[in-house]
Amino acid sequence: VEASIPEPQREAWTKHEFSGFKNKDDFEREVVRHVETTLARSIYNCDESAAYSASSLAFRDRLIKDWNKTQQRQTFTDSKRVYYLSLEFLMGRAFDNAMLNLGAKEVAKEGLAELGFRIEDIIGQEHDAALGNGGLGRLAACFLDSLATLNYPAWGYGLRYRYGIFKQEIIDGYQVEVPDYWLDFNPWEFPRHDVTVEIQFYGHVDKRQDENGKTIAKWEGGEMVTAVAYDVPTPGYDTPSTNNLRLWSSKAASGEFDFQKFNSGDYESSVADQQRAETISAVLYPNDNLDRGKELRLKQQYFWVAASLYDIVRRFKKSKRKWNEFPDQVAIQLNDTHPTLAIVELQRILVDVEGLEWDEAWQIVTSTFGYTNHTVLPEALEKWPVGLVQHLLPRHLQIIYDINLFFLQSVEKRYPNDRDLLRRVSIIEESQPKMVRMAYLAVVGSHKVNGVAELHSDLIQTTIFRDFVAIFGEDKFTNVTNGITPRRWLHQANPRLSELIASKADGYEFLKDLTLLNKLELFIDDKEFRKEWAEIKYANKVRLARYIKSTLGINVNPAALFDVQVKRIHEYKRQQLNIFGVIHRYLTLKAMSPEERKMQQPRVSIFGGKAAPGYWMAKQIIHLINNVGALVNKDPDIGDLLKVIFLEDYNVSKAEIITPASDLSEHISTAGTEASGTSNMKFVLNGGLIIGTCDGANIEITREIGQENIFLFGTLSEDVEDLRHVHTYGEHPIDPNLAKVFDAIERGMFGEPNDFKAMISAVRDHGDYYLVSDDFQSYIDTQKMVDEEYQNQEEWISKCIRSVARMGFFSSDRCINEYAEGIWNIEPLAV
Ligand code: Z16
Repeated sequence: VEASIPEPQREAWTKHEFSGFKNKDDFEREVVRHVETTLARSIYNCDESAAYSASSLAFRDRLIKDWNKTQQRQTFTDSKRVYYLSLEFLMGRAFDNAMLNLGAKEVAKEGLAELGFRIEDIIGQEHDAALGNGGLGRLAACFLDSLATLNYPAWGYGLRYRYGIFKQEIIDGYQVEVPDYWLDFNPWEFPRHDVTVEIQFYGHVDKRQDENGKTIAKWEGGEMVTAVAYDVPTPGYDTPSTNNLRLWSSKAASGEFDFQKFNSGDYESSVADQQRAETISAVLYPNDNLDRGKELRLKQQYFWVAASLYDIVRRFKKSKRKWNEFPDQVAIQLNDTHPTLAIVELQRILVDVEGLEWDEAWQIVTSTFGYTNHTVLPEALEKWPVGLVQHLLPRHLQIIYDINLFFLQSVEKRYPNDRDLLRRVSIIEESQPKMVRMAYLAVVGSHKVNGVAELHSDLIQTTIFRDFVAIFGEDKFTNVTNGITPRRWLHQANPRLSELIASKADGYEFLKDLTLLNKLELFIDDKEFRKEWAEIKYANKVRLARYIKSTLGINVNPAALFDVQVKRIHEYKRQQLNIFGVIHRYLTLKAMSPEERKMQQPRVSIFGGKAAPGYWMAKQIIHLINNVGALVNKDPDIGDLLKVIFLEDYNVSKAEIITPASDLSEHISTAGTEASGTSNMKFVLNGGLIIGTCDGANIEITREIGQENIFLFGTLSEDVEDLRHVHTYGEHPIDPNLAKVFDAIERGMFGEPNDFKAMISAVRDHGDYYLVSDDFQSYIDTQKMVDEEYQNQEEWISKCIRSVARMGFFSSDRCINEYAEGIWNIEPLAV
């Protein structure tokens, strides 16, 4: 049905077009209107929460206007779009970001002040949108910011989880998980109850011959669930371009079936159907870098992928183009293997529904998809039991088998009689039970495969995808080093530093072209500039110290060296190396005379991060950190020389407080295990130095800022394998300083020694897979160098400024431009 307004009536529409607020008065009027109408409140009951809601709605109204214009322009010009499929979008708060990206924060600040509120309090009302675990989800959020800022036609597709990543509480030193119900009031989404897709599960496949003898497969029966779209407008910085993040929510399909049940008195089972459907988008799986293979997770993946593809195909069909033009209009990026079923689903739509020949369809499919790999850790590589896929998605399993058959036939042709090669590259692992290897399926079904930092991209080409490089050629494999958005991670998180930089770099252009930071090099020796720089760092540390006092009741000295490690807790990230180092420091300080102690550099060791709920070792690490803090923080011999802090519930909005306050941050994963890391970039951009291993993006940070500006230590990735071999088959005495640390733990210095048995025996008895003992001495030596260098504040500050000046490369804008040109083949479209 034609839904657009006829020409003669359009004048009335344009005459009354809403254009949002333009100044402080307009803004105030909009806020009051929303308080009094949308929220049905008044001056007598407008608290900070209501003021937040109304202000956000005022901004949302403006965003949706820009959103509409952006979408209309994209449709009108029929531009190629990229669709970023990600099971995680770790967005954090939207209000501050919207104000800054729209250039209206000053207006809002003054307006809110006149209405009786402080803008910081209002910003603090917002609940984080925490639909992600860590790096992968936050990367997706940074990408959305850059895509809009650079005016690329792009949509994100994800799931609208009712519960995001759990909230972490620390009780008696242990992590306790609390559900994160965040949708109570969310002004940033538009429910689109008219945009729905019916999604099928289970059932069976019927194969028939048509009149020409061609086999037609029909997937029939099973269970239907409805996907409902919720749109989140994502604004670019200093541009009207506003892209869409479409999140799918599941609800029961409103078929006759349910009504019958309901009316026939089978009320309970009708309600059960509804709950089963709603369960699909109920909760984010809380694992970072781990595949747990749960059926509900596979259901989530298919539900989201099928709804998104239906939407994308529906949009393409409106253009009335021929199918072979699909890849000219559509690029789809797979954020890890989570959306790999999209490859199979598109093939199914083209062959089973649209009636294309297999080869023509496959050509379209492989030209459309790109796949980003984010890990080489074997426990993180997704595999699904063939039986489970068969049960849940019977037609998809057949298609996977056909994809694999044709692929293996082509390999066999080029490498005759190499049975072992066929076994190695088969999408089906011939194990008990048989498994579908999702990463292989993603490689075979995409035209480009990329890693997320140079070392990582080299590693995937020489390890997990080695055979595929031989088969498909090197050009299919590429690197796009990760980046971060300087809007959130500098301008928003550290407004004073951003302002100081702007005063030396001819304004705020650097926020759109981060390489302009290099203008700072001219001011490294400028006394006044350095003084202001140091003052800002100190103020950020005071702010964090206040936060620590208010949440934990602990006093930390802002003049001490703030040493920060905040990220998901994982053995490969080696928070255990850090806490063992802290214990070593404590033992060393205890052994000193009071005079000697006075010479030492005071430190605050700050930790934060969530452990996956079922990850016992990670929980043990959290427990040890807290117990060490409990002893050290009240030891009168130690005082300000060492404090150990575990910050509860690390998330995006807390990162915005923590990151600007660090002097030193730790990125100390075993070489070859951290694909990239992105918080390393955030810390350096905020004027902190790094202690780190030669891993992930640390290597490229070193290349950019210079090796004299980073504290590197530890085993190199090319030596890791040999060392592990020695651990397993040879002699490997434990590092003597680490042995003393273990001794202190086992004597009960930090509480019940049994509580930390697993951590110690992983190193001492089970092969020390993460090389904690091997790297211990070089870690503490390097920490000693840090102490010494920190004493020379002038030199330290120079290093910080010089590093910031050279961080331009790590903007997610650079990264998105590389994807756009090298993988998606899309162009900016200014509104
Ligand atoms: C994740 O956050 C990452 C990889 C992965 O396979 C799964 C999840 Cl949930 C991280 C990497 O560990 C990190 O090194 C990288 O910087 C980040 O993805 C973004 O690429």
